[in-house]
Amino acid sequence: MVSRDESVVVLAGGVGGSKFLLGLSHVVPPQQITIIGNTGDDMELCGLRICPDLDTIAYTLSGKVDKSQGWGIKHDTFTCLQSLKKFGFPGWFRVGDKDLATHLWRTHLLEKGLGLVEVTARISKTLGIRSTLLPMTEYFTPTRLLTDQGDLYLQEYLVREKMHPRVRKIIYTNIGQSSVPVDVEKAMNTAGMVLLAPSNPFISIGPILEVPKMKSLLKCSNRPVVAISPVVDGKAFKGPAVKMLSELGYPPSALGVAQFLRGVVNCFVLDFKDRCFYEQVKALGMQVKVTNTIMHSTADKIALARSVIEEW
Ligand code: FO1
Repeated sequence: MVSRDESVVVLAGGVGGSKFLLGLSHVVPPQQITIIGNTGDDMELCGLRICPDLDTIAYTLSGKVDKSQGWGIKHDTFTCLQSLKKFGFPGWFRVGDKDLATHLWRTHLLEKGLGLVEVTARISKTLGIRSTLLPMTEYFTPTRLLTDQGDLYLQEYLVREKMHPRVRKIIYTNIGQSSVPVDVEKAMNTAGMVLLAPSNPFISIGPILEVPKMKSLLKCSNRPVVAISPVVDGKAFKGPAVKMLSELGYPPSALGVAQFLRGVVNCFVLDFKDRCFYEQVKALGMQVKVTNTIMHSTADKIALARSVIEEW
């Protein structure tokens, strides 16, 4: 268990990661939590830099998120998008008016020469977030999917093509030229525990792990590095994790997630419904905890975070 003054680092994607973080912030003082957010699903739209996962985390932790979708801002309007569509702008990526302000401000600050770490810190402060939210890198490293229907950027695959194409390969564009921000390195070097939130292994956690030096920072001491499976009973709460597991040659289950993370984490959390994988995951060299990982209510989120923190 992390001691009173030790920090917890969480690698997280969007919706699933945010739900877990909400629970964790009831168990660990938010000031002791550093979140390393995926930016592989970032995109540029009308010249604006959009960071969906960073924004989903920030909106969730600040209570602004549209809970029915899991992303975007609640009660947002789409007036700007409607006007853009009249000019012929393809409106498949639905950016709300309030959300747009975040993208405008982020792009403005980036164009002034600030880095994404500083910009994210300023946005988080304005939203009142007490944890530290860091992008995995300052660089633009959009994830590309090679599919049976051509090469697609992640949001094209997720939103425009509704995850139908068959994925053959994932390319973390520009990742080799990127680097870990100094603040990420510091957080990793001092954390008592590192958690991989229940996020898609390939498109949320995968890009973070591929930033040069990230995997060696994860391994820098014998502290717990714990992954919570985003797949339960062969189903993901949201998104294409199970479909991708099978298309990329892994078992379409929590076991497949554990196989993907072999050598990266030393602890793995399975849901009760997947207790049948206990021995197989253990054989991958991980300590295994079996608990309820399905997060419907706030109480579920808190209970999951507590059982992870108290176990290791
Ligand atoms: N998801 C959708 O399914 N449809 C959308 O139109 C959409 C717009 C959008 C705008 C801003 C934002 O921050 C997220 C948005 N998302 C949308 C969610 C996003 O595609 C995914 O949740 C993440 O990229 C995956 O983690």
